[in-house]
Amino acid sequence: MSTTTSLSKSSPFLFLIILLCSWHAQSHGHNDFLQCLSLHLQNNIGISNVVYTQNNSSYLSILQSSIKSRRFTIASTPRPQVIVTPAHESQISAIVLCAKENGMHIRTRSGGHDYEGLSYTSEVPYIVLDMLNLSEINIDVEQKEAWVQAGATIGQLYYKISEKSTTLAFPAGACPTVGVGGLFSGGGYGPMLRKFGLAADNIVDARLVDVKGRILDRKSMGEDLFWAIRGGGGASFGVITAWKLKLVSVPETLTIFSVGRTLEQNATKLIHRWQYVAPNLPEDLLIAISIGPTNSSKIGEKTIQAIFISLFLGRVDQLLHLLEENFPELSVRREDCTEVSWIQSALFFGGYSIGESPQVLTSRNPKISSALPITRFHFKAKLDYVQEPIPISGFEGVWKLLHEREAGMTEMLIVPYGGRMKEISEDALPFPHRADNLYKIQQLAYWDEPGPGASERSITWVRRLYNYMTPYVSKSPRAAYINYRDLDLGVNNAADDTSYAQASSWGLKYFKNNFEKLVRVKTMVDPGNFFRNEQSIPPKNFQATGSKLLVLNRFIRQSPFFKLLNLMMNISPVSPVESELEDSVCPIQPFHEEQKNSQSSF
Ligand SMILES: Cc1cc2nc3c(=O)[nH]c(=O)nc-3n(C[C@H](O)[C@H](O)[C@H](O)COP(=O)(O)OP(=O)(O)OC[C@H]3O[C@@H](n4cnc5c(N)ncnc54)[C@H](O)[C@@H]3O)c2cc1C
Ligand SMILES: *[C@@H]1O[C@H](CO)[C@@H](O)[C@H](O)[C@H]1NC(C)=O
Ligand SMILES: *[C@@H]1O[C@H](CO)[C@@H](O)[C@H](O)[C@H]1NC(C)=O
Ligand SMILES: *[C@@H]1O[C@H](CO)[C@@H](O)[C@H](O)[C@H]1NC(C)=O
Ligand SMILES: *[C@@H]1O[C@H](CO)[C@@H](O)[C@H](O)[C@H]1NC(C)=O
Ligand SMILES: CC(=O)N[C@H]1CO[C@H](CO)[C@@H](O)[C@@H]1O
Repeated sequence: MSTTTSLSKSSPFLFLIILLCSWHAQSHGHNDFLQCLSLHLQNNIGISNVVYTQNNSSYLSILQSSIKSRRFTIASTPRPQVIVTPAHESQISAIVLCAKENGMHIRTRSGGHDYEGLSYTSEVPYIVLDMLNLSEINIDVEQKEAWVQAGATIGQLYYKISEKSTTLAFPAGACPTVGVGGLFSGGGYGPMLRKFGLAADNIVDARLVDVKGRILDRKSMGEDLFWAIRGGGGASFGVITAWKLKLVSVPETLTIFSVGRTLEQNATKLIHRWQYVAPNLPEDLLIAISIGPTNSSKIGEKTIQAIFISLFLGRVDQLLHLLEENFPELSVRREDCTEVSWIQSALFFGGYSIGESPQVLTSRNPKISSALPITRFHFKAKLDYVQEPIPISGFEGVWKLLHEREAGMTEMLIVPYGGRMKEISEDALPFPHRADNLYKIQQLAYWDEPGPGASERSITWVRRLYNYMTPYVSKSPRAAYINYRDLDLGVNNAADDTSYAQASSWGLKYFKNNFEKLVRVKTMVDPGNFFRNEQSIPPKNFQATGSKLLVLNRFIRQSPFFKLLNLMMNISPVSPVESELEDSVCPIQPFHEEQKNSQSSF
């Protein structure tokens, strides 16, 4: 409160300074950031190895190497002023504090798979904090636990586990290049979700650098923040540096199959029937479906094909028995099935042949390309949850729309829930999509040609499909999954004055009733909203006070001129009106102390 008062008294004076000094702050923000970094990293590893400005010859290759959505590889995609690739956790404290001090936004990037590119794009001056060099993985076979740093990919994690044990595993995503930093903080599901739940359900500890530059673990961050980062998206709360995982036990031998059925082969009836079967199968068995247009055997004609893709945590005999009992219509034969190790199943779901060396899973940019279309084409995705079976007529309308696309250029990915997902309560973690759902259905448009024409056509088309689905999917809210980020659902105001009500438009879809608690945690740990992006959780202070003075203060605080102001008045550039002014101002101290402890967990 006292700051508000002092600002209001001195405001005419402030505007004078703003007018005089605006050019200065604007052009030097990132240089000052670099100066601050070099000051605070000099006794460490030094900044020369970890900082890339646009002048560095490898700037572009570092930036682009982790852009995993081809939609954002085009020249008009915004670029950061600086990329920092810390080599040690302790350096992140300095990066956070120097960025805050100099009014630079941070976009934290682990694997770079964000569907809307938010980990490396921004409309305001920003730095990319790229975690790619923090990718250590330590497996403790005895304790069935692992520490994995945020920059590791799930493929690297899977491979490391498989090196140590053939019966330990971790239930995360399918595509091996996805980063654990983003995936786990948004939930993270994969082929074992019916047995073990989400990746986030199997996290037991974490390390995070907060807005004050402190390195926290589960104990020091507290249970509320630890709850928030397991499904609420990491980007709103700080920089996650590592996760501690509870590994799960799997049999030596698993079974996979993939069978395609076209409309002529009763696909519609099978999909319709699947809705009653798949969510209620024993939790060792997952049967997902990928549906899309395909070239028919009749030349020049197209049809729709449903590919039923399955993982069974057991042997083929038992699987065939279960299928005979539950889903005989699918007519899966023994020769459709393959017995594999868990790591081979990871190759299969990653779009590789199971004969491939598992080492291909460790590459961030694999030389052998995955067969998954999402890794090969530009894409735009929408997500829905289905709570009541869709009637045959509903699917027939979908086929009409799918027929408008070329073969291979769209996909509906259907993943059954039930099993473990049904047992976990909606508020156990921020991810709320549990018992109420039969399955989820991802709608994807792919395109290959660059340029705005193709992308506009495809995005418009997938939005039409999404509109068509309205009567068949979850309502109030029409639920969504933060890891399948969709900016169509709404975005924060650039002016950082998004109200709770406004953010609810996507917040309730992603988090349902957990949104409110996420806002509470955000308000507690980052009331100044330093960690923010187009869909981050807003803190509540704007709404709570709502005074004109606060609006004025916010305007000034965000302006590029505020840094000078800060120097003259000794106010932090990004801290909120009512809290922690003293914490935000350089010189930086806390991380030097924390540094000593920070290595112990690895
Ligand atoms: C090809 C492909 C396959 C996918 N497969 C699956 C799947 O099988 N299952 C599934 O659940 N999802 C899947 N996804 C979605 C995926 O979970 C999300 O895109 C996820 O956010 C990616 O994490 P990342 O680290 O690779 O992404 P990034 O783009 O690096 O980050 C995503 C978001 O998390 C934030 N973030 C990243 N690292 C940190 C950190 N260390 N601390 C704080 N915030 C951080 C970023 O700022 C950004 O907001 C897939 C996506 C793609 C493109
Ligand atoms: C980037 O360039 C600067 C000077 O322009 C240099 O000091 C730094 O070492 C370079 N960074 C890397 C990672 O090569
Ligand atoms: C980048 O190069 C330009 C000239 O090419 C120079 O003016 C600028 O100072 C350089 N920036 C850094 C951070 O080295
Ligand atoms: C489709 O279903 C009908 C009866 O429901 C059955 O007679 C026919 O053999 C099926 N076709 C295929 C290709 O399985
Ligand atoms: C399908 O057929 C069309 C021509 O009819 C061809 O251009 C296209 O490449 C084919 N697509 C696939 C995925 O085979
Ligand atoms: C300092 C450091 O370890 N840098 C490495 C970061 O990762 C890139 C890509 O793997 C390497 O090229 C750097 O050497």
